[in-house]
Formats: sequence, C-alpha cells, structure tokens
Amino acid sequence: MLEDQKISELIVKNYFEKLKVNLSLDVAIVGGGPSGLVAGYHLAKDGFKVALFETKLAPGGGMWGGGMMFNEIVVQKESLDVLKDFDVDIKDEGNGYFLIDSVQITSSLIYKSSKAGVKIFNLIKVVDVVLKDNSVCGVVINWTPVEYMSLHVDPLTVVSKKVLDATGHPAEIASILVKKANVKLNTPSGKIEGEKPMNAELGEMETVENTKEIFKNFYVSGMAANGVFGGFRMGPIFGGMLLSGYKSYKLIKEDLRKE
Ligand code: 48F
Repeated sequence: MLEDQKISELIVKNYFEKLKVNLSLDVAIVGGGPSGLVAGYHLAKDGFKVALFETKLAPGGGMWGGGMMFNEIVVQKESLDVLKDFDVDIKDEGNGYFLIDSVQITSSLIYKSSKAGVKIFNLIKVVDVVLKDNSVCGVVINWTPVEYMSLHVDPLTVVSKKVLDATGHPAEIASILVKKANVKLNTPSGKIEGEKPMNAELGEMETVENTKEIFKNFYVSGMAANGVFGGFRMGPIFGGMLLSGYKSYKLIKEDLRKE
C-alpha cells in the first residue's frame, strides 16, 4: 500500500540532507545556462564538490529557445571537442557551421552534469555573495518566489572556495558585488563595462577571452563574461558558451589545485 505521508517524508528528508551537505562547497555555480552546466560537468567529473543554483524551474538558460523560439542552435567547429562528452546529434551544414536541436543539447547538458555529480538546486536565486578579507567566499540564497514576491524573508548562506557567475546577459552576481561593495574588478575600468551590440564573430571570441577570475575567488563565464568586460553579444550561436564553460572549469581547477 502506498502511504501518502511516506512520500512526503522521503522528499523532505532527502532534500534537506542534500541541502545540508551542500552548504559548504568547492565551487558554487550561479546560473544553469550552457556555460555554467559545462563548467559544472567537468568540475564534478574531476571530483570537486559543486552545486549549481538556478533561479528558474528548469535549468538550461537561453539554450532551449534556439533563435527567436526556433529550437535549433548553431555551433562552430572549434566547439566540437567540448560537445563530445554530451552525446548529441550534430548536423554538418558545411563551411564550419553545425546545427543541433536545442532541446536535445540543453537536456543533455543538464542530465550529464547531474550524473557527473553537480547538485542542481532549481528555484533558488543567488541574491548576494559572502565577502571576507577582500575575497568572495560564498553565495547567499533564497527561494525564487520569495524574491519575486518581495517578501521580507532573510536568506541563507552557502560557503564556497570559488564562485562562478554564469548568469548570462545581466552578469547579476558581478553587478551585486560592485554595487554593494564597490570593489575593483579585474576589468579595464575596475567596474562592469557593459555588453556591446550584436557581432557573432567578435562576441564568440570575446566570451572565451573574457572568461576570467575578476575578483579573488570569483569568476565569470558565458555572456556574463562579455557583460563584465564589454564584449559583443552573439545571438543563437552557442560554441563560445560551451568553450567558455570549459575554460572556466580549467581556470578554477588549476586554482583549486594550487591551494
Ligand atoms: O543566459 P544563460 O543561458 O547563460 P550563458 O551560459 O549562455 C548565454 C546564452 O544562453 C545566450 C547567448 C549565447 O548565444 O547569448 O544568452 O551565459 O543562463 C543563465 C542562467 O542563469 C540564471 C538564469 O535563470 C539562466 O538560467 N540566473 C540568472 N541570475 C540568477 C540565476 C541568480 N541570481 N541566481 C540563480 N540563477
């Protein structure tokens, strides 16, 4: 016989165990778009303790919708190596352009990163960072509905050796850091430079170049990196996002191993 109470008990017990274990991390990833998911996948595969916080119900960020809701994405040949781990069908359209079903790749990134060991917490918004001795050492989280409804409810803290801002166009966490602590980032002006208009060629290059540690223990990837460094946007071509996620993984791994 199925007991209604037992079903609830199992969910509550397991969720709170998972949350408790993940209140202290090697890497906290903010945002479940393509760059955050690729970074998380590799970090978890290497044995680091990684959690990813996604404010929406479904992780995946801007990848589900392809271009203007046409659910196909374009990638360039430079990103094919990163795609090998994700087992997706890739259609060669010639001249270095490749096409992938956006639902297939997005679901694969989520599935594979979860299987690799990334603990994904959806419906949780990162609302602040923990700042101590001039370095970032954690994130501050709250339920998304609490934030949407502007309820006066205090958040909780997750400590983390490294934090990755993979929040896409708004570069939300870097913006919070500058706004609240007036810190100097590792950018030309020391502030958020602001995203430039569309230029796929430059945007794709820049998103990888701009993937960096911009403050002690605090990294940016994907469109957040271009937002912070003043790079161009690139629209529905996603190779740069995957490569940026991979670069952030390598940077964070090297820094964690040095410590
Ligand atoms: O925007 P998003 O997909 O990030 P990305 O990895 O990729 C960008 C592309 O999708 C696209 C593009 C490339 O052609 O221009 O835009 O840089 O995913 C960012 C995720 O972060 C979540 C947000 O809901 C989205 O799923 N997010 C944003 N702010 C927060 C957050 C926050 N404060 N806390 C938790 N999640």
